[in-house]
Amino acid sequence: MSSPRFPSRLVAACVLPLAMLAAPAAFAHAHLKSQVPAADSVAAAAPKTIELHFSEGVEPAFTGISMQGPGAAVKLGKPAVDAHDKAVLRVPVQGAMPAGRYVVNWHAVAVDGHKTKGQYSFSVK
Ligand SMILES: [Cu+2]
Repeated sequence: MSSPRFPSRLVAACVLPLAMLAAPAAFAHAHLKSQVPAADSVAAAAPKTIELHFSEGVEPAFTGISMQGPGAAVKLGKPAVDAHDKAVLRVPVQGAMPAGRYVVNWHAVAVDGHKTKGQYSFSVK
């Protein structure tokens, strides 16, 4: 019992699940959700570590930050992801951070290979 509509139904049945499978990948980019010190916050003291919380796991070899202070770029150590949560990246601060405003430029490569980048700032009292 075959109807002429059968082929188009078959196509719809195949395309729909594929579209639904493809949708989550579009949201798998690593977006910056929060950070420590928080964006636009005023830290009471110079942080020892800059911590970034992404929406997805990131590749530490291709994810990192640069930080510009009031005078110069701040020297930073090697970024590392949390042992239990690949979405958390920590970057040790090695240079001095005198009082002032700091701009952080971050770039990330998610575990799915997609690249994202952004910028935020905070201040040290
Ligand atoms: Cu992605």
